[in-house]
Amino acid sequence: MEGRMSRGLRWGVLAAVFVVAGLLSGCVGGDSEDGTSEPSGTGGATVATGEAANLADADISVTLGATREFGIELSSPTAAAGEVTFGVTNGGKLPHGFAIARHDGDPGSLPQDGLNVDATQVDILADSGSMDPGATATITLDLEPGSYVIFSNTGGHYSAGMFIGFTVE
Ligand SMILES: [Cu+2]
Repeated sequence: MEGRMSRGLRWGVLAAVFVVAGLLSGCVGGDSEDGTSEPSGTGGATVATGEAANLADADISVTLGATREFGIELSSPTAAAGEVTFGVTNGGKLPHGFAIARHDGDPGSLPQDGLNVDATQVDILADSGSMDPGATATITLDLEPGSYVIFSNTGGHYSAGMFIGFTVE
């Protein structure tokens, strides 16, 4: 009886680990697949990649890695509060990603864990995952007025300066 209980408990723990692993891989995956993800993060973001990403829908155009490999350019540094769609193009030679977090002050001062933004301390509202050179994505989320940081969440890119401030009015 006791053995059966602990075996059941072990399977339960194992199942929980698989669920967590699935969620984690879902957050960073989808780099080359076409499709639309389930809402992720507290912003309830919708991320569309590949053919599902229609850049014509974008309110803000975001170019990654174009004039500077670890740089980000925005068509506008501000947007009106409410639903905002970012149309993202990786114009660089390396894989890059689009991530956004609410943050007051210096956009370079997000807490880091080693070379990366510390996701245990930063509420990342949306993350495109890694995008190959030339890849496109649209990210739609509801934004409240305030200061935000848009950054590349690809390994080490934030610490290399791949971020830019963004204001919602
Ligand atoms: Cu990057």
